[in-house]
Parts: sequence; C-alpha cells; structure tokens
Amino acid sequence: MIHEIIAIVKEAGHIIMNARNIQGAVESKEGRANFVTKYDVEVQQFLYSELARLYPQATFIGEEGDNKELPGEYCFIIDPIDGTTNFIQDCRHSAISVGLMYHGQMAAGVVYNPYLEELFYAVRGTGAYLNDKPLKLSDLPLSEGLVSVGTCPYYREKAEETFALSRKLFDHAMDIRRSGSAALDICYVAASRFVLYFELKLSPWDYAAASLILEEAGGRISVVGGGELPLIRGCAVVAATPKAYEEFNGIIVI
Ligand code: LIP
Repeated sequence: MIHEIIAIVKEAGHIIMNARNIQGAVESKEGRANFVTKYDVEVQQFLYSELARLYPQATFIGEEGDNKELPGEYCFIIDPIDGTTNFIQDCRHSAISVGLMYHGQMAAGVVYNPYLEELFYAVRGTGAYLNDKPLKLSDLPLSEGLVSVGTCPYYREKAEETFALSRKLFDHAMDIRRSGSAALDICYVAASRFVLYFELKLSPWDYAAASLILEEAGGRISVVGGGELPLIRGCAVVAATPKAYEEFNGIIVI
C-alpha cells in the first residue's frame, strides 16, 4: 500500500509545482507570520479524497483541517505544504508530509519535496528510503555535521530560548542552518545531511511522517529533554544521530 500512497503524494506535488500567483492567494492564520494559501487547502483536500479511497475507514488530522474527529484505527497525519512561508516566498524548499498512524503508532511515513523530486519514505520495520534507495545514517557527532534550527516564527515566546540554544550548538557543530521545513529537516538527518535538528514548538503534522523515516534510518527523535513524541498534540522536538542526540542532552542541562 505504501506505493499507492506515494503515487498520491507525487500527484499532489503537481499542485505545488503548477501554482501561480501564490502571493495573491495568501491568508493569515493565528499568530505572526502564520500563513495558509489556497494551494495548502487544495493539496490537503486532494490528499484527503484520494487517501480515503485507499483507507475508507481512516480518520484525518491535517494542518488545514478542523481536526475534531478522534483518531481511528488508521489515521493520516498530514501537512499539505510543510514550509508554507518558503512556498510563498518561492524559496523552493517545501514538502508534502503524509504519516499513517495505526493504533496510535506511526506505521508509514512519506515526505516529498517536489522541487527536487526527492521522496523520503518508510514503513515500520522495513527501513527508510530516498527515491527507493535505502537510507542508513552515519552516526556522526555534532562536530562533524550541520545543525538545523527551527525558529518558531509564530511562537515568539520561544525565541530567546531557541537562539540561546542555537548559540550553544554553534560552538559544537560544523555550522547551523535554518531551512523552514521541519519535515525536510528531520529527513535530512536521516539522509546524513544534518546531524541534528531541533524546534521548540511544532505540531504533529510537521514531524509525524518524518519521525518514522528517521527512526528507520537509525536516528533518534524525541521531545526535547526526552519522551516519546505525541501524535495528537504539539511539542518541542529534537531529531539527531545517536551520538549528536546524546551530546545535545548534555548541552541542554548546562
Ligand atoms: C513550518 C515548519 C517549520 C517551522 C514553521 C512552520 P508550515 O511548517 O516546517 O520548521 O519553523 O514555524 O511550522 O507551517 O510551513 O507547514
């Protein structure tokens, strides 16, 4: 079934790549610099409709949905365009994120960047893949890699803590980066492009699919300070190689 889900996600990618006059289709949501476009809604509606054909009994949690329905046996957790601000600004670094939860545990995850045609996916217990090539991360320490930071643009109360932690990590890592797509940041750890990513306030649709991809690639992902990621409410997230994860935990207690 994963390849049917992948086909639907890739089809949804055409909505992003064919988008025109994006700046004229922007609406603001709650909080500063929290945007949605008609394309976010169009991608989500397409995904809901097509995935419901595959899993008629599934429920849906989506960034642009009302999310009033309690998760069922099968539940899709969807960010139609992760990196919406990047999309609006034509930064060409955004992804469609589709996670499938089964009995409260991530069973499958698909993250697709249509700009690069890079499709990350995993099914629990069967490994992680990038464009059908197996992903197994290199367990590198902070000093041998890049750290990506999520700056919580519409959760300003986290800014001081975010930049203070970034400053500490800057002293340990090769350098730091800010990409604007949490799902891709986590997948980049799985692909050994980053050694660590953190963001102090994220929603389940930002990390659900990518969390399984990273775990299946040999990485660690948890709530900052420890604890399993919740899948029906937001939290602070750290995603890393095992070595960098341990170093991070040493740094945050200082
Ligand atoms: C975005 C995340 C990003 C975070 C932004 C936003 P969206 O998701 O991918 O890492 O910093 O605040 O949450 O809202 O563009 O789908």
